[in-house]
Formats: sequence, structure tokens, C-alpha cells
Amino acid sequence: MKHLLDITPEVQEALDNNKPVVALESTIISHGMPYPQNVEMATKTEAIIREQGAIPATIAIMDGKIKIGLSEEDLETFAKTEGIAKVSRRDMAEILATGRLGATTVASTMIGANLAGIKFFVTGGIGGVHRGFEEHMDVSADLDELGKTDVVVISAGAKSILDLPRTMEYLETKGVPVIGYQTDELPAFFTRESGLKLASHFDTTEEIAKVVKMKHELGLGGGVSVVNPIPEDQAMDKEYIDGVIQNAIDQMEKDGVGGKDATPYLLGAIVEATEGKSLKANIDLVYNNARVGGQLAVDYFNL
Ligand code: PSU
Ligand code: MN
Repeated sequence: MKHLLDITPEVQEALDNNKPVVALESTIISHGMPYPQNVEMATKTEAIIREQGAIPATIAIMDGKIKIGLSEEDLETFAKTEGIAKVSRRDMAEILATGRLGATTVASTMIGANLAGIKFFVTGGIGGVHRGFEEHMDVSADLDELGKTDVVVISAGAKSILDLPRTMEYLETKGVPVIGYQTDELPAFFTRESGLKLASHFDTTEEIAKVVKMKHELGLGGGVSVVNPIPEDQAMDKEYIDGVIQNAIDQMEKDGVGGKDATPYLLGAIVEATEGKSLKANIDLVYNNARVGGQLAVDYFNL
């Protein structure tokens, strides 16, 4: 299916010569943040990956191809075009077949990265088991993708819009290592703590690179979740943000929103309720993930 990929020459050259490449997603641009902060975030994240010595490859669907590496113009398009499809595994074939623009989630970015041969992927937060699972059974396709697609995803954990204990149980069932970077606790995106202890944690990216290498040698398949807490001075007050999130979930239920619209709805409501404070934290934690993810990719290729 290589004909379905449109890889930039720079990324292809890096892949051919065993140089570190780091994938980035486009749903965070089109549906995760408002314009113009989203395009600034996307551009600077790519620059930070480069500073670490790796090549960034933002992934999206355009013109019937999975684009691996976007131009500045493409980033701008994904940042400001209204109505771009949010594409998870389920939606990929349709959006490719109809030639529409598609912003890739963690799940579909992992699929694109894996098809291209990219082993590392930096984002903000991953999807998970939504609160109220017993009623609506909303589990992000990101979790199943982590269970089967061999890409390392570096994030700041998952937002407490999700049911974090059930998210961890699900990942354990799927055999996904969740590795803390300089923390023994699952970070909850805006905050460093969730109260959930991790089975695995390391203080250096070199040690994590060795674990990833061993997993590849074992041929186990499936992904790895590396979780990197938001820096202390950028973290939000836990009680404050938990209150904002609870209000957003209550309002969402009243508005009858669910399915694939749930996550974008909640992200938007949180930015609004915090008057942009959450947006700043969100952007800062992506930069922090880009530093750690870029370093991890470089360390892996130096082993
Ligand atoms: N969490 C965030 N920001 C995001 C997302 C999640 O803090 O932008 C996006 C990612 O693209 C993730 C997707 O893959 O939402 C999950 O959506 P869903 O819950 O519908 O699977
Ligand atoms: Mn869902």
C-alpha cells in the first residue's frame, strides 16, 4: 500500500538512512486547539523536534493519500479550514476514497507512521475510556491501536475528562507498556498527578530507548505509551481544573453530545471556561513532549 503514502523527500531520506523521525498528529491541530494558536503550536513543535536532532513528520490525509510530512502551507490549511474530518481508524478508507481532507487522531497517525516505518510519535494527550463507560461504552480507538500497532507514543498522559483507572486497565489488558518519564505516577495532562501508580518508570530517555529496542527484538508488536508529566511551573491547579472538567462533562450530557464529537467538545469547553489558561498549558506540554520524544528517538537510533 506504499502508493497510498505521500512521503516528503526529507522524511524518506531520513528513513532510508536509519535516522530518527518523529511523527506528529493533525487532529490536535484541526480539532484540539483554536486558530492561530494551533498552527503556531504545530510549527514550533516541529522546530523543537529538529533541535533534538530528529526529523518531524506531521501526518494528515489529503488528496486520497496519507501525507507523511506537511508543508507550512498544509499546516495552515489544517489549522483554519472549517469542517475537516476527524479521522480515526474507522474513517480512514472513506476519507482516502473520497479525496477529502482528514485530520488524523492518535490511532490513525499511528497507522500512517507504521506504514511509513516511523517508530516514534509525539502528541499532547491520548484518548481513553470515557467517564460513564458503563452507560455509553465510549472507548477511544487510540487504546486498541496502542494494542496492535508498533509505534511509541509520547504524551502527557490522558486528560481527566477520561476515566483514568479504566483506561489503565484497558491498556494492561491490551499488553501496552505505559512507561513514566521521571515520574512513577500516571500524569493527567494538565496536572502531574492522577493518584495512579505506574508499573514502569525511568529517569532517562536512554533507558526507555533500551526497553523499546528490547520490545522490538522480542517481536511483540503493539505500541508503547511513554508518559511525560507537564513541568511543575506550567501545571494547573488540580482542584480548579477538575471542577472545570466536571462542568464541561455535565454540560456535554445536557447538550446530548457524544461519540467522536465528545473529545473536541470537551477540549473547546475547557479552553473557554479557563479563558485560555488551559490552552497555554496544553501548548507548553506538547513542547515538553517534543523535547523528550525527540531525544528518545535520537537515543534509540544511537543504540
Ligand atoms: N486529547 C487531547 N487533545 C486532543 C485529543 C485528545 O488532549 O487533541 C485528540 C487526539 O487526536 C486523540 C483524539 O487521538 O482526540 C481522541 O478522540 P476520541 O476520544 O474520539 O477517540
Ligand atoms: Mn469515542
